[in-house]
Amino acid sequence: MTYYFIADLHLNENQPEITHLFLQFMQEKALLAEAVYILGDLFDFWIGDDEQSELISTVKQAIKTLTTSGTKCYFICGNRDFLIGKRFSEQTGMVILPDYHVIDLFGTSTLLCHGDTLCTDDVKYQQFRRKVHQKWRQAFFLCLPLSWRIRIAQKIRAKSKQEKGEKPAEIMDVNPEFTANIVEQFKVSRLIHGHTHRQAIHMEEKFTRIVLGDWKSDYASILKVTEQEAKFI
Ligand code: LP5
Ligand code: MN
Repeated sequence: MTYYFIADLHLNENQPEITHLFLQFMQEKALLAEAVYILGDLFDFWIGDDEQSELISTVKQAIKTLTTSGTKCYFICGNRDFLIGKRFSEQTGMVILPDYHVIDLFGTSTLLCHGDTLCTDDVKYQQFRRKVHQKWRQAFFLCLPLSWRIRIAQKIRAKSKQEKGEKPAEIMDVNPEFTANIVEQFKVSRLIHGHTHRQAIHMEEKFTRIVLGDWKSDYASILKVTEQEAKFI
């Protein structure tokens, strides 16, 4: 039995190579797996399940083909696609999980999350996150015309890019104490997350922390877990 974990593909029209890598993964490796876990930021940004484009239909079709073939597909929202909702899930068969989710992987209890909630030193981001996760704000945003929503998302992306260039790199990584507390709270011995784009397998004192990398035009960060091992392929 094989499980795959991916995150931070940031699929967008300007980098078709990444979409191609994703489709190849879904049509080959994923088809033979027990389950695929997408730990957030599948899309560059998501402004509502009513948006339609060739890219969106292609991705939905790939997920639907996978789930109807028998491979389960799970999703934890990222900081860019937290508005993926019920309609997307119904159309694709992809199951949306809460922000933190524990699974048993061949006897190892493993906590899954996107990773943004662990970056507690990035105070401005955490304030922003609290605001955009408020249900009333999301409901209001989803009522706006699509073209407005796209413009707002582009503005936030631009501001985010600018601020990321000014923030010290350390504050954009996970906070070690906060992360250790979360791991203890959930009573797990392994954590898998993305978001920081710093692919690695860290052997911490009391747990293993696996960080998924972001995808690039010529690189797909895929974690494969079998009974024997957990490794990037
Ligand atoms: O994504 P990444 O890696 O570049 O940076 C993240 C943090 N940035 C974000 C923003 C996302 O990139 C864009 C989200 C688009 C969502 C579209 C839907 C909007 C729905 C609204 C529903 C109510 O998450 C970045 C972190 C970084 O990770 C590392 O962890 O630092 O955080 C920020 O940059 C946040 C800033 O510090 C504060 C953001 C201020 C935004 C102000 C908006 C102004 C424009 C308003 C226009 C009306
Ligand atoms: Mn992210």
